[in-house]
Amino acid sequence: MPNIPEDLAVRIDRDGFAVVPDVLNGPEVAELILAVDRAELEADRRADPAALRRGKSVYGLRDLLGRVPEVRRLSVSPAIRELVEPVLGPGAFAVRGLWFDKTPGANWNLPWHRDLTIAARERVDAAGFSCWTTKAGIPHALAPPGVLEGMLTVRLHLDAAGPDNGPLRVLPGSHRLDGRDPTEVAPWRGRCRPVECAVGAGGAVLMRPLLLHASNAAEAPGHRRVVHLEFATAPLPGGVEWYDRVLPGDDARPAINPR
Ligand SMILES: O=C(O)CCC(=O)C(=O)O
Repeated sequence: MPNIPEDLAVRIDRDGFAVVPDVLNGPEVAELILAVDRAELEADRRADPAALRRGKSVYGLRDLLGRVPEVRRLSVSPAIRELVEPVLGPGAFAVRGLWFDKTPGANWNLPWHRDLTIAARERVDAAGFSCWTTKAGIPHALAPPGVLEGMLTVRLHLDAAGPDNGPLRVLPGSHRLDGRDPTEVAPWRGRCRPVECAVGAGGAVLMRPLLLHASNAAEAPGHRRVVHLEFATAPLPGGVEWYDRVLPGDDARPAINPR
């Protein structure tokens, strides 16, 4: 049973993140690894654009909710709802799933950034949405800060993450924009001390997408597998629609884009 802090919502509000150990047990982690590995291999074989590549190596996958039924079920499972509902309330739904790994063949790093992009059903030129692109056939856009402020990301770790394998680093409190430009990074570097999110296999890091985060390449690359799930509570403004929207009870329905 995960030891969910009683003040989870307070911590997310104050720091923009929280680490929760033991969300999934060993067999649950093993089942997810098998399911995602299968989907990743299949995407690689078919040269599917959902596969994230570095050279010849695949290190991630988009549209995880649509491609991996086990992840769709996970997104509505009690273990995940117990993390999401204290922060977003009972009406929260999953909107996007991604998979990341760091391997010897794809040992990547990311500079400090915020997650500003959402996936939509189709492009709508609505106020506040910008830089429309298509990733793996799915329209994506930069979303208005008001939308991102209402979201929560749950990063489920399928391997332990620590100093050796390029764990997530965060700047506590940097999710509070207070009207500032979300692409602004430099002033925050001096204002907040980075925290490394060490977490065991089966644990989760919860974070607001607006929290500044980064990660270094692994010093000892092996695996550092993460299922990244994003949740929201409200429809998008301006006639834009979430690409996916998974609520408890929805997981048995086929995904929008089943493969
Ligand atoms: O998994 C990581 O280390 C970072 C991933 C990331 O920055 C992101 O999801 O935007």
